[in-house]
Amino acid sequence: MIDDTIAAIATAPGEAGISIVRISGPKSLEILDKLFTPNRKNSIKEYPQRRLVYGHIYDKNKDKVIDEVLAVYMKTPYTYTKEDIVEINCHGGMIPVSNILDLVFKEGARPAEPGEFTKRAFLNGRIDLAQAEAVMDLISAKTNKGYDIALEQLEGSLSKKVRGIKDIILELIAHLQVSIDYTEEDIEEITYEELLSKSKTIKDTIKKLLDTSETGKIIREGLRTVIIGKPNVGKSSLLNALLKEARAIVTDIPGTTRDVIEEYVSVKGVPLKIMDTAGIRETQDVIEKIGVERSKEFFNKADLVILVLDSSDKLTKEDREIIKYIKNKQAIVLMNKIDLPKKIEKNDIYDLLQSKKVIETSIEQEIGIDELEEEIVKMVYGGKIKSQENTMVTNVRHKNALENALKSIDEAIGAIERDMYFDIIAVDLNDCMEYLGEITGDKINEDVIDKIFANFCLGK
Ligand SMILES: Nc1nc2c(ncn2[C@@H]2O[C@H](COP(=O)(O)OP(=O)(O)OP(=O)(O)O)[C@@H](O)[C@H]2O)c(=O)[nH]1
Ligand SMILES: [Mg+2]
Repeated sequence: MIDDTIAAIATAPGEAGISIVRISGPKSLEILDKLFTPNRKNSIKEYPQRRLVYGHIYDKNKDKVIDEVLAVYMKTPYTYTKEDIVEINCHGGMIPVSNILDLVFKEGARPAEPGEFTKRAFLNGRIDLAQAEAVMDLISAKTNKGYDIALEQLEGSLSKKVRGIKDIILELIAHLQVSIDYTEEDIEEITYEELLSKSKTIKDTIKKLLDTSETGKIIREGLRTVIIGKPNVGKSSLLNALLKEARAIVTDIPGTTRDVIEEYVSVKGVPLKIMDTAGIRETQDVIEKIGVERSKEFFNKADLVILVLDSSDKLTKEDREIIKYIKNKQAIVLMNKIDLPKKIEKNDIYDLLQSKKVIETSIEQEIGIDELEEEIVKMVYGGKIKSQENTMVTNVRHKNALENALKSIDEAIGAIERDMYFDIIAVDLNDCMEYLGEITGDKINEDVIDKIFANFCLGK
């Protein structure tokens, strides 16, 4: 049982229309009552719960107005944390909100840790761990797609699937147990065939979930994409075209971009963390040299490389160097400036590029951008997952648990195929179930829980 009361600012720091101080725990109402005077009645306690009440926050001796506010008391258990909750809407800005928070602390609340409100929702059994994690994903979603997936996870779509698998395993274990415990009696034993077919169903379901994890991770975290090419080919123009705004400086002077520019852009729902780099060339200019070095560094860490070539210019030594670079990378090649007379034919570069996808573009005339975007989406979904799918494994922790569960069910299947004793099979099935339980947090150690919530923002 949690018996202390926590408080934090639930809104983002800085100037704003309003800010919210949030309190959760058994002392919430008492604290509000001491600080808050409603305009029409004497005490917040004279109002029904969940009523937003207008009034003033006073300091302890009731001789100084701190702020004009709207306050609400929400009674346990139908609240975010399942505890008593108070929210005070005050004027935005750091001064009123931190003054009120200080008073709340003086009345006996303690500062909440990051994610502690959501952690309490989990510990008090309102949501499971996968749902709690979805809360953070909702807040940090970078595209509508990422948001949709997080929302479904919050609603329990992933948890439901995982629980579905666990139910089948549980039933199998129960059958095995009966057969083990009552060997003498005349009960119908579960057959190896039945065990095998059910275990294979379990394996398939786990595998299908795992198949979504690569795409899921990208949708949650973004595809690290680096635009490279020699100077003046149109790299910054491409960044601007994808962003639909003039973010990077574009000029006809080679070497315009000196450093790496990083932006998030949504390509048909796929978030790209896109980096425009300094054109790669041999250079004597010190600043540009550093830029080129940094380009190479980012290039090494990229999930996807977009190489831009200038089709109105002959293929140079620099181009050939860079093409060699991308050999072992997931890459798309743009032959840009096709509005100008062509100096390179696609055929000239096919041999050099092996099987890389080549797209002809004129970024200036907005030709080929759509094809590029479609190619990126195709790469991310890999043909395996439908883009309408909203139950995806987006979280590495969940992925690891599923991988372990898969190993255990494989071991169980091996044991069944070798007609092993029932208790050996039951051990593997049990392992599988425990790994799945890590996702929803049925049985999980405190350190892991602390680590998960430590990544949350304050006041959530
Ligand atoms: N004709 C034509 N010009 C283009 C096209 N795309 C970009 N340009 C022009 O090419 C020049 C260089 O474009 P940038 O986007 O600055 O090229 P960059 O690769 O970022 O260059 P650096 O930062 O110097 O490495 C600019 O004058 C652009 O207007 C295109 O499709 N057709
Ligand atoms: Mg540039």
